[in-house]
This record gives sequence, structure tokens and C-alpha cells, in this order.
Amino acid sequence: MFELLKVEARKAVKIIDKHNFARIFTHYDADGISSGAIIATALIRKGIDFHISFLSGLNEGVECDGDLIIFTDMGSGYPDVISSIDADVIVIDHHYPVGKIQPKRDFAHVNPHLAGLDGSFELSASGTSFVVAEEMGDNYDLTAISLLGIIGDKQKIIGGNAEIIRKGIEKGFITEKEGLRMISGKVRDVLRLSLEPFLDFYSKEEELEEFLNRIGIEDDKEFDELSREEERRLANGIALRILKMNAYPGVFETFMGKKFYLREELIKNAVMMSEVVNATGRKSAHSIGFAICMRDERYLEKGMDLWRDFMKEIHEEIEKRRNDVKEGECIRYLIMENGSFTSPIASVFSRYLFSDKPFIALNIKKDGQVKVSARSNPIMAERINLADIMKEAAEKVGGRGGGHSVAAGANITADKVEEFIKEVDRLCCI
Ligand SMILES: [Mn+2]
Repeated sequence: MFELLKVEARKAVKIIDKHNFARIFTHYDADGISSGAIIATALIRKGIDFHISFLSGLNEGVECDGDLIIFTDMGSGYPDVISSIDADVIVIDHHYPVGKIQPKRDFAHVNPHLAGLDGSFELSASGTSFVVAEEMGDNYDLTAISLLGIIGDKQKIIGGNAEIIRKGIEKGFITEKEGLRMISGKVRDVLRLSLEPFLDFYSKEEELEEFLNRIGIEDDKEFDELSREEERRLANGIALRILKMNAYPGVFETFMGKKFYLREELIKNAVMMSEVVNATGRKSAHSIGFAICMRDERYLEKGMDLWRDFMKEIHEEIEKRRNDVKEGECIRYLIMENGSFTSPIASVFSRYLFSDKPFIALNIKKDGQVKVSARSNPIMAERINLADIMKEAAEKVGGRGGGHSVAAGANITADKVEEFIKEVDRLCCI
């Protein structure tokens, strides 16, 4: 199924082979960090040096040093930035391509959307990076790392993703088990801290105790050591709780069914590793997540600490902000000033607490810039494409926007917030 994508991947490898140094720029989330780690590992194995940087986006352009620039999990949405680079360039991305890239030198654009594949749900940037790595040598162990981006971007285990996981299982680097695809730890901590699913137990200790009593599971048992029968009872309890929350029913497939363990990695539970890597990115400690993906044990403990801090902060932020959500005609939105973690908050709110309309989170930063995260779900996406809406509404107020149909973003300025929201609401009503 990757044939067309592989043609472009081979073109990328040909370009790589001309160089002995690569400058990598990647996105700072779990998909971006794992994509960067996959390409970096494949380069090292070919004796090619690299220097990697983690970016939140390409809005401010990028300072390129070197003769070979590789972008992962970004680039497809910024044809002007890519076209302006005077070096060989490779873009490995799964965001919907916009405009036309006019490269100055050698160029390869490895993107599932350009190869007849679905990049929104069926192939992540990390999976696309693996397709390139596979063309570079015996890199099957990296299937495990690509799983982190698949989970981090909440993609589905179908299509290209399923194909890569199947390869990882076949080569023995990934094991698959029936069960709940959730984080590791004591049952009580997992249920309190989990964001996928979000169970709303964070400061409801008594409710949690009662919940566990009712289904007959001890709260200090290790989640990964539950018997199948216990896990089945827990799954039922969780399903009921989520249904009562008014969550989007499609959330179930992100955590029910199969769980994955990674043979060679520092963290065995794939969801846990994805979350730890994601947390390091959100806490501006990307290199720690990157080092964990590169199997450098020295950074594991620091990564776990960052994850615990991140969990605490995000749950506190959720509790603080949930009463500030406003309702428009066809959207719900939240305006924060100097808030933290705009996009994870938008994910939890849109999937679990306010799932009936597209959800827009706006974070006004001190410098007057506003980061916007927009979220919907596949049912709404049949009618409205948030990537288009973010682009159109942002451009109307002099900003930029884009992304995926169900998860998009924009950057605007603080004085335009009201006008922007009105325009987004109008576009979502059409
Ligand atoms: Mn991604």
C-alpha cells in the first residue's frame, strides 16, 4: 500500500546519500519528537551526523544552516517557507499540503496525502518517517518508535499505521495484547491521571474509591498486571462513566481493544512512552523525550518526573478552565490569558466534556500573540473541515492557520480575537 509513498521516500534517501550532515527541524509533540528520533537513528546508522531542533511551528520561518534540511511533522503547510530555503530539502509530514512548493535545489516531499493515503487518521508523521527509514536500512526496531506518534496524534490503528505495527509485531519489536490502551501505574493513579480516556476523577478521591469498590478492584494494584476479567469489569465501568459525561462516542476506539508493548524501548507500555515523550515536549524539555526515544537511560527518570508534573498541571488547568467555556452559535470556545497547554486542553474538552460542537481554545500570550487550537471529531468533519476554517478565518484577520480536518490551529493577534471567533462561528454554521 505504500508504493507511491515509497517512490518519494527513495527520492529522499537519494538526496540524503549525497550528504554527511543533516539539519533536522521537527514538531515538539510526541509525533514530532518520535519522527525526529526515527530519522536521526536511521542517519546515525548510515554514519551521517545531524543536529535537531524542536519547533512549535513554522510561522516565524526558520534559520537554516547546512546543505541538507529535513523537516518532520511539519512543512507541508508552509510552501513559502520551504520554497525560500537555499539548500537540499526533505519534508516528511502528514499535514494536509497547501499551495505549491518551488524548491531552489533538490527536494523530496514525503506525505501520505500526496500518495493517495489518509494522513489524518491512517498514517502519522512518525509512520511516514518510518517509511523513509525503512528505505535507509534495516530499521525495523523503529516501528516501535513510530507507534508513539500514532498514539500521540490519536490516529487509528488502520491503514498505513496498522501495516507498520504489523511489521513491528512480525519482527518481534512490538507485542500486542487485548485490553485497555492506557498509561501504567497503580490503578487509582491511572484512573485519576489518564487523559485518554479522561475520566474526571482528578480531585474526586471519594468518587474514585466508590467506583473501584463497585467494580471490585483494589486501588493499589498495578494496572498492567490486572487479570483479563478485572480489566473487562474495569472497561465496562469506564465505558459507563464516559457515556454519562456526554463524550464523543468515538473516543472508545482510542483506548479499547489492543494494547502494545515495546520490546527494546526504555518504557515498555507504548501509551506510557508516548505520554512521557509528549510531556517533555509540552514542558519545553524536548531533548529529554528525544533522548528517551534514542534509548538513553540517563534521561528516563527526568522524563518520568516531567510527565508527573505535566499531569498535575494539566488536570489543575482543566479544573480551572472548564467553567469558562462559552458557547457561540455553532461552536464552543475558551479564551485563556497566559494559559498553559492549549492543545491538550482543547483535546480533552472537545472529546470528553463538550463534544457536541467544534471546540476552539484561544490562548493570549504576553506578547499579544494568540495561539488557537481547534478540535472536532470525524462525524463533524464530514460537514466541516477545521483546517480550511482556521486558514480562512486566520487569513481574514491577518494571521495564519491550517492543520487537519479534526485538529487544526491558527496564530493571530490579540486585537483580532473577537473578529476571529465570529468568523469561525460563521464558517462552522455553513
Ligand atoms: Mn503529527
